[in-house]
Amino acid sequence: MPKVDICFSPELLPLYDLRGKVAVIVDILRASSTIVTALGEGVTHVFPVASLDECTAYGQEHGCMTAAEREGLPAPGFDLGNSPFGFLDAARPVRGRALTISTTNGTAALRRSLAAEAVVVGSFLNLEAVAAFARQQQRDVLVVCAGWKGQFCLEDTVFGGALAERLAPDFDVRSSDATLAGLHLWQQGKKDLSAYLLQSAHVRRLNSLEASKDFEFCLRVDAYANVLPVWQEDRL
Ligand code: 3SL
Repeated sequence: MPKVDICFSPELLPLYDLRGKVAVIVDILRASSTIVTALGEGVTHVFPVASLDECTAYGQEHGCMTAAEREGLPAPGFDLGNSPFGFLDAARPVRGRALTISTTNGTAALRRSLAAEAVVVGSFLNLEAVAAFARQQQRDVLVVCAGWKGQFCLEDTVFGGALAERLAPDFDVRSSDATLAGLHLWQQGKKDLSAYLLQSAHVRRLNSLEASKDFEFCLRVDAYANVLPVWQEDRL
């Protein structure tokens, strides 16, 4: 039976063997939610890159939209920051355009997980799409939490628990303590996810940046239930 495991931070990735596995990259606040929203709103492809220089170069070379965030704020010189609402602005239609994006933790976590057999981007917005992909693949799943600068983030691990709950009982969700912890946290928080995650450090950080509406948006379970960003060659 395939197994679900959770890597709490990209810094712990050297402890895991990604080969043959499905890696689910999760940065609920906000990179993975923003990427899912962009694709859900008609962006054709996403090129996630680790550094701002790569983002600028890729945008110039491919003539695509650029989005970048550092310290939670839009990085200067790019078309967009890391808010999902950037892709919902009728004044700046995104449908049919490609995007390159660089964020502090989320896109870097993805770039560090490319040894996996399959790499997908997960969020509450597309939870069912990720679960359906895992069921179809029938491989071990590793949820790679982007965290914050190497540290644990509550919301990413809660997502890991939500995914494990969807995959049980066809997947083994009991043999990893990390997954058990994710399940416990999800079960604690799922009745009122917003109230539960309000305690988290990243929500406090976003609130101080006046990005609290992003937080509520990112918690809409299955709002983009058919959107599955899958890594293929150099893009999602
Ligand atoms: O670190 C990241 O990848 C970002 O998602 C962080 S923030 O939500 O834009 O602050």
